[in-house]
Amino acid sequence: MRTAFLKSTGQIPISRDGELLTEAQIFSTVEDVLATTQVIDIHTHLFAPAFGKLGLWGIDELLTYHYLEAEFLSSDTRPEEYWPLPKRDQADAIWRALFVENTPVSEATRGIIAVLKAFHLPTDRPDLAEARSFFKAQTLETHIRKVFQMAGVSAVVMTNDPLDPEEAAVWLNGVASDKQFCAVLRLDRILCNWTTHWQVLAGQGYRVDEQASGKSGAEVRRFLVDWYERMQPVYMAVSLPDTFEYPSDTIGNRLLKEAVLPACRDLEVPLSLMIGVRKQVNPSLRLAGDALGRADLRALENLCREFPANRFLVSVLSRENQHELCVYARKFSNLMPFGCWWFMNNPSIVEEITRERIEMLGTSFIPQHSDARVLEQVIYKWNNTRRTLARILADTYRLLSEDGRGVTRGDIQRDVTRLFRSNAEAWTGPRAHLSDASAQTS
Ligand code: RAT
Ligand code: ZN
Repeated sequence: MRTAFLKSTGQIPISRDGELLTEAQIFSTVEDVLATTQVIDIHTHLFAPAFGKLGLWGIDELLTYHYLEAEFLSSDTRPEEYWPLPKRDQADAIWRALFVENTPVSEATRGIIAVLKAFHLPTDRPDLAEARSFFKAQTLETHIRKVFQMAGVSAVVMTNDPLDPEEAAVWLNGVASDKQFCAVLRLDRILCNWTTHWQVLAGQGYRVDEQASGKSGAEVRRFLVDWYERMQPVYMAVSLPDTFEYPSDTIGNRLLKEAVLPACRDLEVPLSLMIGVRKQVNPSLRLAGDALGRADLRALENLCREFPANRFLVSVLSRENQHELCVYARKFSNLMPFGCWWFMNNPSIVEEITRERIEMLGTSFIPQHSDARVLEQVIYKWNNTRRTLARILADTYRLLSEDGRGVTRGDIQRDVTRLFRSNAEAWTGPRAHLSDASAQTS
């Protein structure tokens, strides 16, 4: 066993907690720290139990995840035959096609296997009987606690759309805040589809019009402040197309400038921009029908420069945009890159992006979010993230040791805490309850 460089040459290291790790100890220590540090999942589509049926869980929901539907519908079954089926039959069809008649080697199918295994359920049966009876026997609150514990997650951030009638009804009835599920005010319908949705605001008494003219900007800002008070979101968020430009004379940009950015600034919450989606390139696939495109990140540059008092949490969907995002994060302190989103969330690409981010940004980024839509997905998604990060961090610390600075467990813990928790805590709103949940698993 080779000791770390500083120790082996007898030089006196800077005083830090703990012993310097040997090369052989680095990987196991990194793995252990990753396994015992609970993560804050900065972007999901999960819902607290108070939202009832909006919160998805269980085997049928897992199998009908749109990533799997996209895989399934690219084979023999035609979408018009699939969509009318009851959910249970859809799940059966996907199980048969992707897990019985084929080996589940894709990232999304492997995730199902990992979840089944985590609950000690069989992974190779011709039907789903055993899995169904297991999930049927669970009570939601206890199941959520268990799933979060298995995933090493202390809190998740939801995606909350005030213009979704089903969801708005829950908020308007009053919903107690839930430490494990933080809210996010999602703005897609306002910023990307105003002409279809402005009447919802008008119907609630806000003086807005179809062209977002006159007082509309101020009124949307009033709407956002009202919903901020109701939801206590940790940030506001929008997903933007690859064609997004700023500045440019669009309704969305006017509302961004007159309503969203001033509201975020006054309320001291960041705005999350998820850039690069090409909606509905194949509408017959419904939610599975979106694709991606390379964006011109000069729009982001312009926003960061023009609005220095605003903070931007940013994820980009195109692989080709990842490098630019890192460069901009080095130019603008009001920009925090987060996650390897959607089509980027495959181990090979996650590895590439994360290595690049560490090399350019140190620990000043949020490496991953799960984007889970179905509760149990957090188990496999965070397991995969920890597995990939273990390799990357261990390599980084080995290089650092070789270059002359040994590392201790305390150093690794500090870095992982930043990546998994404190960057998210520091970047969310002043009333964020993200930090309430404890950082380490028992
Ligand atoms: O990854 C996904 O599930 C996508 O459908 C989107 O929801 C994306 O994550 C988004 O938040 O827009
Ligand atoms: Zn999402």
